Amino acid sequence: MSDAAVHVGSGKIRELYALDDDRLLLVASDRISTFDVVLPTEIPDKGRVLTGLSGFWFARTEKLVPNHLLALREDGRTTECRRLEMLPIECVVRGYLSGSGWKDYRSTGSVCGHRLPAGLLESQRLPEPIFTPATKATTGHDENIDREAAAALVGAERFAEVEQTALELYAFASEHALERGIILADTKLEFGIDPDGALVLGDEAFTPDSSRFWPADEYQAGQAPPSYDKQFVRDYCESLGWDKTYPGPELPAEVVEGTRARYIEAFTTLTGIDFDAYLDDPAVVLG
Ligand code: Q0N
Repeated sequence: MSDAAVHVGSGKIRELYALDDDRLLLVASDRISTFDVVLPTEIPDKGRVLTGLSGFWFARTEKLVPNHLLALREDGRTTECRRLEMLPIECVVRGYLSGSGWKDYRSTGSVCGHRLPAGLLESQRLPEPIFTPATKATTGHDENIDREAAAALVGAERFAEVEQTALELYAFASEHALERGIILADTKLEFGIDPDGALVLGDEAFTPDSSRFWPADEYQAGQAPPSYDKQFVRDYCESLGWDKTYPGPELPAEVVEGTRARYIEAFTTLTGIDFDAYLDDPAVVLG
């Protein structure tokens, strides 16, 4: 990294640095969270897997919408990106009923103002994917909002553009993933505006940290499917009887290795690219 880069933000998993007025570095660590707690043990190469996957999706969706990616650095975990004015909403698309979508449906029959058919089961595929925006919580959980509340935050015209674009991106990525045996149950996208006023896809895209990945061969409506990437971690944590508050437990070597293998398997399955080829030259995912 350039030693002039100034740290401008951090999440639980990733760090953001300013390179200059127009460019940022987004650096993905190997940290992992479960039940909303970052664990003390890292998963080697997890940040590279997520950075490579995002780069892959950015390259393959740029005809749908421009994105912030400028380059992937040699370390495989750093994305150089355009600095945008980020929209103040999380752009969630759901193809299946899970997480807060399932909770909202159970209590109200609707998700973010989308009235859904009666009698749907947990994890069931929706008649069609829905756009379910949320506010960006600085602490705690994002809050689901309806289209009127989202339009009030970004403007009606921009809302319509973001909804349409997010649905198109989800349709593209979920079809690609399903053809390779992975259900992309839902995803969270973040958009920004460039200096010309154009809508641009930012953040990470269609990674296991921003989306629910489920193995298609184990899918069954009516039960919470295993997580493609984090199931070993969750099962181990559940076996300890940990109360899911900070601090989380250290992970044993076999859980780390099994989880690392799942991330790399997701990368290879979705991209068709050998992970060692990515480590040699991260730009292979952009081809
Ligand atoms: C930005 N976030 C939320 C790091 C990522 N291209 C951009 N331009 C301006 N701002 C941002 C981006 C991007 N991407 C995005 N914050 C600022 C995602 N953060 C969460 C913390 O970790």
